[in-house]
Amino acid sequence: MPYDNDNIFAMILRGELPCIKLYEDDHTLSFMDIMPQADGHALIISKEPAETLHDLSPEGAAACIQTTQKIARAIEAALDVPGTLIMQLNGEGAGQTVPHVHFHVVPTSIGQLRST
Ligand code: DGP
Repeated sequence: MPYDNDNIFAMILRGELPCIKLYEDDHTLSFMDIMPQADGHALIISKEPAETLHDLSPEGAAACIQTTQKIARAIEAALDVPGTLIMQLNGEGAGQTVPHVHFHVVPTSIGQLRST
């Protein structure tokens, strides 16, 4: 399927919609999730026009992982949580709702994970 230039994250990348920005570099942008699954839930998106992880270049995928590591470390330190859940959904069938590749970083604890 062709990339949808009017998806919400593409609009955020173009500055057409606001976001609470955490970090930005040449390849990625990170901001707070508008529907957090836990306090501190952050998103990392690629600046490439790619719908899923499979559509990303190897360089774009590596950049996303590097930014996800940075954000997860920062969230653990800032919120003093014991861990983070990293999620990445590909395709509507997997529950992806925004058709622009993104990673979720959700602060969590082993206790929370066991109870779900
Ligand atoms: P997914 O189900 O993996 O496609 O998750 C998409 C996430 O994007 C979901 O947790 C809610 C978040 N989201 C949707 N619209 C917006 C928005 O306009 N701004 C922000 N910051 N997050 C959004």
